[in-house]
Amino acid sequence: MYVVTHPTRPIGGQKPGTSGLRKKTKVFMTPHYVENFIQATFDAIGGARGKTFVIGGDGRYFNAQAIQVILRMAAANGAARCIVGMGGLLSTPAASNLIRVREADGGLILSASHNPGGIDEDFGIKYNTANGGPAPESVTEAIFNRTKTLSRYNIIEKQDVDLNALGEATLGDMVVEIVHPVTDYAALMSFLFDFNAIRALFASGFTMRFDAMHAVTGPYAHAILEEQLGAAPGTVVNGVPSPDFGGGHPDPNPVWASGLMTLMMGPDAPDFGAASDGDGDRNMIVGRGIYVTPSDSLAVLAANAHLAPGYTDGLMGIARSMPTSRAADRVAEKLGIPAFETPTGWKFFGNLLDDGQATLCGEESAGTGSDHVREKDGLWAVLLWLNILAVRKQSVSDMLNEHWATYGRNYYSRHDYEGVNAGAAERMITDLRERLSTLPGTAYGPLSVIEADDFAYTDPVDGSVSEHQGIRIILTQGARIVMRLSGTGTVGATLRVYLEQVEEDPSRFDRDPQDALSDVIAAAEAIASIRETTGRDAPDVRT
Ligand code: VG1
Ligand code: CO
Repeated sequence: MYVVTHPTRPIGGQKPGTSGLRKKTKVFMTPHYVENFIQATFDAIGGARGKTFVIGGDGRYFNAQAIQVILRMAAANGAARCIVGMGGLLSTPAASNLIRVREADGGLILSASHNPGGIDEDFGIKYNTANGGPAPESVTEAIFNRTKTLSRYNIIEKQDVDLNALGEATLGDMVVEIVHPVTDYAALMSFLFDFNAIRALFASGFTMRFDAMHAVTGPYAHAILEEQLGAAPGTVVNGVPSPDFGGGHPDPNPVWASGLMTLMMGPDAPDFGAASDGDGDRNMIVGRGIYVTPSDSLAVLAANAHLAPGYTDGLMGIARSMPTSRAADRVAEKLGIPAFETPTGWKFFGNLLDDGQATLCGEESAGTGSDHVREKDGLWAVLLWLNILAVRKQSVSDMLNEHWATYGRNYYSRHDYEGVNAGAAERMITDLRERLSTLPGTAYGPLSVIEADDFAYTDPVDGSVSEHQGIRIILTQGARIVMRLSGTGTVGATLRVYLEQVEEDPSRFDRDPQDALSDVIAAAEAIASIRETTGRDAPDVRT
């Protein structure tokens, strides 16, 4: 095997964010960009020699080209085997599962997740470790540090591998194994959930719409929902992965999945609606006439997970990211199990899951998952909902109302200001940080601040500390404001303002969240002068 050791120079800015390295696709297409990052990754993990990697992506523009480069570099760096999803496709949770069941040393996932795709949009690369989860900060830091000193990368000169030919082939001295992206994942789902009960639910006339948003879950949803569970043909829409996601924004929220929302709120709504994102790790849940916020979904799933075969023994604990509403904490309290509050990003759940301290995890950004893999998992959440609905034989709306009656309703909304001036946004956060100690006791309309801090997290398993994870302002009347800057964007800065207020009075459970949160929204504006900082009258996206 002839290995070319190619001289290179460090490329600035190859710093992984909340979930891997994300840039404009054209940046990834500049000479040596992918090569440098991959070599830095291999170097940072002690080399690739003798190792097995799982490789796949969400099918966006440049997916296959990047995979071919990675395969040539893995071979040149001495990897023993690469397991690749057919067509270069693997959803993020399916990749996590494959790493685990095949006991691979790690994986490379090509995706910019919910960001749009195409030559003028976004691309990304994420490294996952042997537990199947996103690399922890210690590893992403090591990768970034290596990108700063890199002077060569190894690659072999070979023809492209046929990514559509199932089975084994060789590339240099390395085995490339092409697997069907759905098989192992579907087997795991049938183990966790009562497929017979869900099949009976569909057979009884239960109707559903699943919007795959032209992204990677299409093949998974077709196979599992329609073929295995008997949902009517046509249940899955936008089910063929497209390099630019049909020109859309594969982010399952009421704004970007507006077609599904319109259907679910209209006269022809099916019983249940769901959507997933670019790489299949997010989920949106909608009942007939009722949207379920991701934070509520986590709480409802936690309260009912024991109804599914995979969770009959109950939960060890529930973990949520800090900005996620505290609805799940109330369930944990009632169940008498621990509740964990982690920084944003799935990598922070890894240790809790590995250590058996948490069983269910969730984020307000439409990520929910469990210890079955080490990533959030869109279709898993949809199947758990279906399993619970099949057992409880209730509508989503009745389930949600019953949940609120038991636990109270945590009204919740996130306001995003996208593509704002990065310097101004950072100054706003820094300034807020400096004023935190002056906030307690100050009043904003009917609300006053109880405490305010700059969220820092100490991992209970390995003791590692992550600081500056967001500004947290706790107010009276069960209100809370969180502010942080996104770590997944590719243009300017995105300011995220997370708003929450608890309502205990059942006669006030059917308010419009924006209305119910108006005092909290006004307090956030008064505290942080968001309009002035962003130069915007209103957020770009409200979820
Ligand atoms: C966002 C979400 C975060 C999520 C991350 C990756 O990060 O807020 O909850 O884990 O995206 O999701 P940020 O830093 O932009 O707020 V995915 O589905 O894009 O991999
Ligand atoms: Co995603």
